[in-house]
Amino acid sequence: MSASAAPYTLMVADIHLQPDETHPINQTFIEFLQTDARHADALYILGDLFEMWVGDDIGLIQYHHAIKALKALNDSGVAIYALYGNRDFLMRDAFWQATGIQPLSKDVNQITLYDLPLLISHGDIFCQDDKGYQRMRRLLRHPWVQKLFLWLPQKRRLAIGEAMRNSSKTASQNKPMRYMNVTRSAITKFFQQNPQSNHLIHGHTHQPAHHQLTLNHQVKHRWVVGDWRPQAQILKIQSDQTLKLIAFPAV
Ligand SMILES: [Mn+2]
Repeated sequence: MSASAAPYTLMVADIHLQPDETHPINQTFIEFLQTDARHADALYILGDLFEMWVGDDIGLIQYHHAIKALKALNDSGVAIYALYGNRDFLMRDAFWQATGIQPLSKDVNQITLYDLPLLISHGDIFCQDDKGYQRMRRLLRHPWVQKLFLWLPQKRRLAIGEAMRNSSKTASQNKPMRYMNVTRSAITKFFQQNPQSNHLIHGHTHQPAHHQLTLNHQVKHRWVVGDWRPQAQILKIQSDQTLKLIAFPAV
């Protein structure tokens, strides 16, 4: 068997698909679903697949092409799992049914791939220097706040979503750089509380990298999956338990 035929699983994050279907990001993502992803055992989407999701009734229409491509991938036998991001946490049953994606609803999820235990997260939960963001996050994740929001008419939801998108853009331009990244203490504490795995995989910071730290004489790995601008940085986990960041399209 050639090396390329060895089974593998892919992880992506922060694609930020645009409501405009002709956007190059959407086209690249659909191409990815129809090529590299087809040969994977499974695809994990670590949040922020969509630029904004303000309800299944709107999103399933806005992102119609991507939804169809995700469903086709799932129908071809590739299992797809998705975590919520900070832009897309309002997907509900209609979305999971339309795509066949299986939701992983915790902030951090423990999975096992090829006998290797892994911890996966969107990653915003580790950006603890940004207290204002963490407060906002707790509010927006409250089930009642979400229920009330989804009861609003479509126009209102679109307007609120747009306003939040703009204010988050302005806010991130004015924030100190360290607010955009994870804190060392959050990561250290997390690994201490979760000794069952030596690998944490997340996105959100848009700074793809493989970080290592030694805790109690054990090497811990933090894999950051990148965004798709200009090129996708995807994590490939092979059946021999090796992990590596790869580009799509391949360079
Ligand atoms: Mn994010």
